[in-house]
Amino acid sequence: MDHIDTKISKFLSYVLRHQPESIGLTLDSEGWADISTLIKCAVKQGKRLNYPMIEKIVATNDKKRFAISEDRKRIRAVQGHSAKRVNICYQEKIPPAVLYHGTATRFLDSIFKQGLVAGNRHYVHLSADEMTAIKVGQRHGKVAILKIDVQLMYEQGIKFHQAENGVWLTKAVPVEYISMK
Ligand code: HQG
Repeated sequence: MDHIDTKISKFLSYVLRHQPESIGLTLDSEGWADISTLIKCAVKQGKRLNYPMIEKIVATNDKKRFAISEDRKRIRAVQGHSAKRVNICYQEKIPPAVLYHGTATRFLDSIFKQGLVAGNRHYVHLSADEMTAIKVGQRHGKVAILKIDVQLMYEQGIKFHQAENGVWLTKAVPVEYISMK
């Protein structure tokens, strides 16, 4: 992604996951926004945005963060939301036996006390491969990789979901399922 695409992707992440009201946009409970309204709201704020630019971002985004509806009229972020009105009905899915979570070493004390919590977002994000977890953790500082005993969690009845872009989601991870990688 070039610099402009990254800027647009960050803007879309912000309004489609966190603060749609900052540009006067409304998301439905599944996180969908009307694309023509999104463009109008963005242009009003002085942003350059049009349908082909949005289509390009959706198609080329490195993490496949966004999806366009079948009728091509709506767009949503596929995961990562904090917006209160959004409550995406993710399908339940049988998870792999182990998943990883990348975090920063300064959070470890708290994590080993409280478990992993979703914080502002709606879910804790887990990944199937360690490389992804390392990248996620590095965003926060000196990286620490946690290994999650997902098989045991699943056997205890804890639900898992997978977003369209492959990110695994669960509401929280209690301490007993977490170990250092
Ligand atoms: C930590 C990016 C203290 C948690 C990524 C994380 C991901 C605790 C931070 C997606 C804690 C929250 C999400 C506890 C959790 N005490 N700290 N009890 N429980 N934490 O950004 O998972 O590029 O909300 O370890 O790739 O880092 O935006 O979550 O370090 O998929 O598309 O609290 O965001 O995707 O940070 O990242 P975040 P995350 P995008």
